[in-house]
Amino acid sequence: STGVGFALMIVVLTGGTGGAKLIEGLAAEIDSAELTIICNTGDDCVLHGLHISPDIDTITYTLAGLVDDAKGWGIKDDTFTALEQLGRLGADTWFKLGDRDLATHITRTGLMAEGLTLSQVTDRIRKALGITWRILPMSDDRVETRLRAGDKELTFQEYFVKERWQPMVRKVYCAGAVKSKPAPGVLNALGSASGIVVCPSNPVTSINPILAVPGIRDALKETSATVVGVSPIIGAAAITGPAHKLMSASGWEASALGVARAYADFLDVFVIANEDENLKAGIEELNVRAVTADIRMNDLASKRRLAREVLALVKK
Ligand code: GDP
Ligand code: FO1
Repeated sequence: STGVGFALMIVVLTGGTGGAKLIEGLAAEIDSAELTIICNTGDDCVLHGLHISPDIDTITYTLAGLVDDAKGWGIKDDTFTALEQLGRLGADTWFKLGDRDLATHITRTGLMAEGLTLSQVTDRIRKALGITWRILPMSDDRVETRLRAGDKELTFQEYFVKERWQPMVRKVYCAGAVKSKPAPGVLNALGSASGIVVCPSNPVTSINPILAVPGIRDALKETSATVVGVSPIIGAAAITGPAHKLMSASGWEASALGVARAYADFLDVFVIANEDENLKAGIEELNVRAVTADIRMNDLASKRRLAREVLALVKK
């Protein structure tokens, strides 16, 4: 708390694994009541009849101290007995669902079949796991990232996991976005935030789907909060995963400058890698303040250090 009667409220926009690193740092630096997390659901999929929300689960497991740190997703020390048996029964097993992780998807699917929304289910699961941070899906409506590669149309998980992000993508789009609504609490959180953080998440498949939900981008443009982004790109490549490939496929320059251009209409400050110092002038021409930092987060100390730098910028 700021101790002066004004509650600090930091709102973050995030995908899964990259965003989770910064969120772990932020969560260690500020009170849980001061942090609201808005999570991408464009990667969600249905497998074995179960509703899977990988990014929400990655953030939830990270904050609950349950995440498999080596992989950045799933539950640590999980076993895969159910998946093995599913395979024997003829199911596809390319998406590695652990036994404990499956309990989350069974719970989510069951509660949604009873009529609860994704927001309500997300809240129940995080409370059951003892988490006090507020986690909001970007929308309770189905918004699905789809990728066109050659003459094939892939869901995000088919592209990312099954095809190991090798197909040449020609187009990425968010199916269902136009008709979707922000989940309850999302616009309110953005409007009343004291600071907003755009995590170093994949700009095309994690942040863009959130921005595609009608009302969210406008709320970011209109908010009085300082909006600070952190780059997921160093030089011409993502730190992990296919962000650079998907940026090129979307007609963006694959660099921190390309990310800054995509966010320029709502971003106040962009934190880029020390190695990208040469991009500073180009970013500032977009009317976005550029700050260099060590943006690699390899351990808790580096997550907390970057979180502190971001908080210092956001509180100004
Ligand atoms: P996903 O939903 O699992 O793809 O997770 P995100 O979209 O949140 O994160 C993926 C992005 O995180 C990739 O584009 C990476 O380049 C970025 N990333 C991964 N590790 C780091 C890191 O240590 N620092 C920064 N700045 N970005 C990172
Ligand atoms: N990522 C993989 O690379 N291989 C997997 O088999 C896999 C399974 C999986 C199961 C549950 C879950 O919550 C996430 C899982 N992920 C897996 C990660 C997932 O593809 C990514 O976290 C994101 O969707 C990328 O944004």
